[in-house]
Amino acid sequence: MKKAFITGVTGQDGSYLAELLLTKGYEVWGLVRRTSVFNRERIEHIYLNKKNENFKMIYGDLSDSSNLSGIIYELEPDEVYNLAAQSHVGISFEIPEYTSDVVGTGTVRLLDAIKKSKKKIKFYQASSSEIFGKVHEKIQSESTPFYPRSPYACSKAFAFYITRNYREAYNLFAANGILFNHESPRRGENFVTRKITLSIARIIKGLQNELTLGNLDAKRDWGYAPDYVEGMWRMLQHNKPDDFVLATGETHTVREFVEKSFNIANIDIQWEGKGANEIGINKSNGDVLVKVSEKYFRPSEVDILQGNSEKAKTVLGWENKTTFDQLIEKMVNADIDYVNKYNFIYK
Ligand code: NAP
Ligand code: F7E
Repeated sequence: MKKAFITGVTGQDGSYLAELLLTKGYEVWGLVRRTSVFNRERIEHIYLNKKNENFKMIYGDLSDSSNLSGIIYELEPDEVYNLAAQSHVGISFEIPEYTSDVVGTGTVRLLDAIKKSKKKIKFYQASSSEIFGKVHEKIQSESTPFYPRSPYACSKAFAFYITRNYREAYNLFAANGILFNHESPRRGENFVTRKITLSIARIIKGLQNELTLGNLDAKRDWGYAPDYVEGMWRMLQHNKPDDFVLATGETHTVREFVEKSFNIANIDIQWEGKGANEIGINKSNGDVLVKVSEKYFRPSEVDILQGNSEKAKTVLGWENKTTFDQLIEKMVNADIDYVNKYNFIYK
C-alpha cells in the first residue's frame, strides 16, 4: 500500500486529493493545524464514523521545521503533496511576511526534511499561475518568464525555484504543478467565484441584499478542482520529475462569471456606471444587486491569465474535463442547496 502525506488537507484541493488517493488504495496522512474551532468541514465526510480506516490526520504547521522533519522521519511516505499555503492573493498584501514564511520558506522546510530521509520520496509542489503575473506572453506555458505581482506570487515563485533546485542539486523526484485557478463548491468563501455564487444563493433566499466586488474586468482561466487534483497525482506517477501547467485554455472576466451565475438563478444583470461607481441591476425590477468597492482592488493586479496545458496533455494524458458553464452551474446549484440547508446561520 502506498503512503501519501498531504499538507493543506483541510483546504479545497487537499480534500479532493485525499478522496482521489483513497480510491486509488493509498494510506493518506493529512497535516492539520491546531485551531480554536474545528475547521474540518471539507474532510469530515472522509473520516467520520471510521468510514476510511486508511485516512489519518497529524498535527503540524509549515512554519515548524522540527515538526515537519519528525513527520517525514516517522511516516516515511512514498509521496508528499505540498498544498498548504496562505493562498489568498489579496490578503498576502496585508500579511506579506507570514505569507512568505509559510508559502516560501515552508516549502524549503519540507524539501529539506525529504532530502534527509533515507527513503526516495516523491514531492509535489502546488505552484501557481500567479507567478506569471504581469504576463510576458498572451498564453502562458512552462516556458513563459515569471513576473509575480503580489507577496503571495513572489513566494510561490521562490517555492517553484527551490523545488527545481532540490531536484537538480539532490536528485529528488520533485515536481511543480503550475495550476491556473480552479474552483468548486468547496472553494473558500472569500475567493471571487465562491463569493459570487454564495452571495447569489443568499440574495435569492432574502438573506443578503447585494454583492460587493472589486475589479470586474480581471480575466482568469477557471477550471474545476477535482479535475486538477487528478493532474497532481499524474505528475508524481510520471517516469521523471518535471514541471507542468494545468489550465483550461480559456479566459473569462469576473463580470462574465457574475452574469452567468445570476443567469442560473434566472436573473439578467444590466451594468451601469464606471469603475468604483459601476452597479449591476436586476433587469426585470431595477434592484441593485452588484456594487463595486475599492476595498477589494489590489495594490498591483494580475489583469489576465490564460494557460496552455499542451505539455500535460501530451506527456501525462491530462486534459481539462469541465467547461466554464458547467463549473458555474455546479457552484451556483451547490450554494443554493447549502443556503437552503443552513440558512439559519446567516440570519
Ligand atoms: P486553500 O483552500 O486555501 O487551502 C489551504 C490549506 O493550507 C488549508 O488546509 C490550510 O489549513 C493550510 N495551511 C495554511 N497555512 C498553513 C500552515 N502554516 N501550516 C499548515 N497548513 C497551512 O487552498 P487551495 O485552493 O486548496 O489550494 C491548494 C494549494 O494550491 C495552495 O498552495 C494554493 O496556494 C495553490 N494553488 C491554488 C490554486 C487554486 O486556484 N485553488 C491555483 C494554484 C495554486 P487551514 O484549513 O487550517 O487554514
Ligand atoms: O481573484 C478579482 C481579483 O481571489 C480573482 C488563488 O487560488 O488563484 C487564486 O488567486 C480575480 C482577481 O483569485 C473580487 O482582483 C474582483 O483579479 O478569486 P481570487 P486569484 O487572486 O486569481 C491563483 C491561481 C492562486 O494560486 C491563488 O492561491 O478576481 N476580484 N472582486 C475579486 N477577488 C476577490 N477575492 N474578491 C472580490 O471581491
